[in-house]
Amino acid sequence: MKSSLPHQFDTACIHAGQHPDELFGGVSVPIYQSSTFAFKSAEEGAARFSGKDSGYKYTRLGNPTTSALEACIAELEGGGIGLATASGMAAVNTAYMALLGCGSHMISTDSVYGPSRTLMEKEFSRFGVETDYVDTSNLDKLKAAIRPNTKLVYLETPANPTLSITDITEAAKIAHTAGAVVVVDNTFCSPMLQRPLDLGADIVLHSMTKFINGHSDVVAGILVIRDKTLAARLRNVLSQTGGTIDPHQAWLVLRGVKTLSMRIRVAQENARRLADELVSHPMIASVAYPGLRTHPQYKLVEKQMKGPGSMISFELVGGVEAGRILMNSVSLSTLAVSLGGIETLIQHPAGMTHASLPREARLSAGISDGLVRLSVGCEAYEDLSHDLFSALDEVRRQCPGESTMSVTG
Ligand code: LCS
Repeated sequence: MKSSLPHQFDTACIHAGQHPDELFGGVSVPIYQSSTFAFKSAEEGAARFSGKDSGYKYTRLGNPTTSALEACIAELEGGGIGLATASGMAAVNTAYMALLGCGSHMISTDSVYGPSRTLMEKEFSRFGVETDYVDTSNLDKLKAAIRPNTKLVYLETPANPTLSITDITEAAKIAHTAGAVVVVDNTFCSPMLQRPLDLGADIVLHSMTKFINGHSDVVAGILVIRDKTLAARLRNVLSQTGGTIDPHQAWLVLRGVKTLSMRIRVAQENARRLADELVSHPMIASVAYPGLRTHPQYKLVEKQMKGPGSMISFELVGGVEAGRILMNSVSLSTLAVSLGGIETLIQHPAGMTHASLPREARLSAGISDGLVRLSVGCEAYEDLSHDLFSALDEVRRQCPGESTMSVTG
C-alpha cells in the first residue's frame, strides 16, 4: 500500500506535528500549561469564539501542546484530524456519545477491553442504545447482526485479550452498506503495525496509555478521523463533555511517541521468540499470538498488519491455579494490568481487566478463567526468557500434569 506519510514512519514519530518554538527556538514543543489564552481586544475574542479567527481560547477547547500531539498521531495514522483525550476510555465514550442515541444499535467485537463493553451495557443502555456483541472475526456473524438501525460497528483488532483478528476492509464494506460508521480500536497495534483508516475504517481510536506513550507513566487517548464533518461532531462532544487531555500529559505522550518504532521493533522480536518457546513448553496448553503460523487468522495478520506485535495470551495446563502460581513466581515481569509499556507486564484477564464482565459473557467471548496475558517489553531476551521459564518450572513443581499440547495460535 502506498504510504500517505510525507516521511518514513520512524521519522514521523520524531518530527510530525512539531517544529522549533518560534519565541526561543526550543527544540522540544513547549508545555503550554495555561487553562486560558488572552485576547488582544474584545474584537479578537469575539472573532475566536465565532470561528473567524482560529487562535486558542480555552484549553478544554484546544491548546498548542495538545494540537502538536494531535497532528503527530494523525500523521502516523496516515492523515486525518486528531482529537486527544484524557484517557482511552474518554475516547471510547466520545465515539459512543457522538454516534449513538436513543433507538440506535451498535455491533461490537465480543472480546473487547472490559470497560468498553461495560460502559455500553451499564450506562448507554439506560439511554435506549442496543448492542450486539459478536465474534467479528467471523464476517457472516457480523453481517447477520446488522439491523436497519445499526449506526456503529465497533471493532477491536487484535482483540483484548484473545488476540482474535477482524478483517477491517471486509467488515467496513458490510458496515458501510448498512450506513453504519466503523470505529477501530487500534491500541494493540499502534499506527506502526496497522493503519485502519487506510483499510476503510472511519475512526481510529487508541488508548495512548499503551504503546504510543510506552512508558507506563501517562493515561491518555486519541481519536483520528478523516471526514471533517464527523471530526467536528466528535470534537463538539469531546469539548462539551470535558474529556480533553491536559497539556502536560500531552507533552509526555509527545516525548514517548518519539521512540515508538524502536520500542515496537525490540518488543515484537522478544514476543516472537517467547511465543515460539512457549508453544513447545509442557506446561502450556495453548498460545494465542498473531505471529504464530497456527493462529487461526495468520493469513489475515499478514495481509492487514505490518507485524504481529508484542501481546501474547496463553493458557496453562492446570488452568487458574497454575496461572496464579505463574504470576506469583515471575520476578522481572511485573504483575500489573495495562500493556504496551517498555517493561514486561503479566496479568490475569478474568480476575483483572475483564472482571467487570459477567462470567458467561466473558467465556462466550473466548476469555477463559485460566487465560494469562503477557505484554512483552524491551528487556534483554535472555532475562525475560529466564524469568518466565523459571516461573513455569515452579508451576510444574507445584502443579504437575503435562500438556498434550493444543496450540490454538
Ligand atoms: N482500549 C483498549 C484496547 C485497552 O486495552 C484499554 C485499556 C482501553 C481502550 C482504555 O484505555 P485507558 O482509558 O485505560 O487509557 N486497557 C487496559 C488493559 O488491558 N489493562 O489495563 C488497562
